[in-house]
Amino acid sequence: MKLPDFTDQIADYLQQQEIPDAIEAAIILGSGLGGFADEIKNPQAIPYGNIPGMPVSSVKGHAGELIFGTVSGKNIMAFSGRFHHYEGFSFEQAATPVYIAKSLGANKLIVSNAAGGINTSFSVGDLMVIEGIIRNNLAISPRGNTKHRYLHHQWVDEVRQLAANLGLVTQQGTYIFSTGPNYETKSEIRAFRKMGADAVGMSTAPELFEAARLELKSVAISLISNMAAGVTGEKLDHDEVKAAADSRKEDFAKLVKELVAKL
Ligand code: 6GU
Repeated sequence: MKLPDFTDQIADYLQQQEIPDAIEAAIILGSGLGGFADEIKNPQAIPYGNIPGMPVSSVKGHAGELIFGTVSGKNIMAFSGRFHHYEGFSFEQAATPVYIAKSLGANKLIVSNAAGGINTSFSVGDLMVIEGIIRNNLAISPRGNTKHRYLHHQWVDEVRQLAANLGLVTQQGTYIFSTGPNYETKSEIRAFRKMGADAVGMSTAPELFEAARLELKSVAISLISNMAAGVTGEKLDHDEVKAAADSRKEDFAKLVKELVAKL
């Protein structure tokens, strides 16, 4: 299956490093969820900046790194730091972690993000298992349409069951992709709710689109870090996102470890 040319250079470099040869799962860590890296045993971190061909983040100090290691006894790779379209990356560049995962033979993908809650029954700090995506102007790839499902519905149920077994209550819903960089207006959020969206964010859709095309089995989880515009009377602020992520990071880590172990 065709990967963008820039992927070859990245994969070649990574193959030259001493990385495990059978990688079971790739994990993309969302905003505020990078602390999951501490859960990785025998971590081998490679800064994105060291990887030839890797897109370079414009935001200094947030360059990110790719970490190889084990979680629940299985070889995984985790991307701490992703490529958002609103930072100036193409949708294809935004899907870079997926191409790398595919070229290194991982066939499972766990994607996470921080998202704004649209569903009025959600609360800040909720974990939402994504069951559907509204792409909202996402024009990713000249490589054709995917014939494959974005998310395996069976997995959504399984993920929620595994979470429940750990004593974690989860939500389930549709994620709508917003190009950003600005947060939405109240009117947009009202419209998104009518379209059937439960949460909104600026990532994840490019990655899931390409993961489906490349036939990776994907699970995606949103941490509701704040409610979207107009849902409560409160203003959106970045510190809130961080505080919500901090308050759920242990539960998030427990859940991801369980998913790596059991899926
Ligand atoms: Cl309210 N909107 C978008 N686009 N992304 C978000 C968000 C809202 N909250 C967290 N991430």
